[in-house]
Amino acid sequence: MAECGSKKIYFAGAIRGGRADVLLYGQLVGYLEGLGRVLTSHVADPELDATGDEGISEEAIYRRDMAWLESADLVVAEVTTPSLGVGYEIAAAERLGKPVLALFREGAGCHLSAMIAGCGNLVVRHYATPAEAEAHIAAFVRGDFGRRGRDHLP
Ligand code: 6IA
Repeated sequence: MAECGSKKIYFAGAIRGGRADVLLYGQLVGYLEGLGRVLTSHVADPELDATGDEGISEEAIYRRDMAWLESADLVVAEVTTPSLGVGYEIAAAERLGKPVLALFREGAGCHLSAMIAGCGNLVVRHYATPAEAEAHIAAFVRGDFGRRGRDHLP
């Protein structure tokens, strides 16, 4: 894996799943940019909405995102707003053997899918505040985690 600072980070967050958390994504991407190179900062762009047109086809978006995912050292997914695309990216990253951190915010009235919560190859962390999310990210980027990193199960 690349040295800290040169790590390529794939950030995943809901787009068509819903943009309610886009400002939070921006905060997390800003934090990640201090730790490595974020390949997918557009996910946090408030101008990118669920219907907007990026000017490239969906096939091109898919191919580009999968290429970025293959090249990434780490994947950080904000999973509070349920998203088919984020779930797909997490599963693809798992198959590629990438370290994946899934961040779930408590108190938003959402329920994390058992397919994420129950997957032992992911590091799933619950948080209440952006500062807590950043602390989880810092530990994850340091490599300070077990593959069975779940903190929310008894
Ligand atoms: O199913 P979702 O749209 O919520 O999936 C979101 C995830 O899929 C994100 O983590 C992105 O990495 C990826 N993704 C989905 N749509 C795009 C996109 N343009 N550009 C880049 N990554 C994407 C969508 C434009 C569209 C709304 C016209």
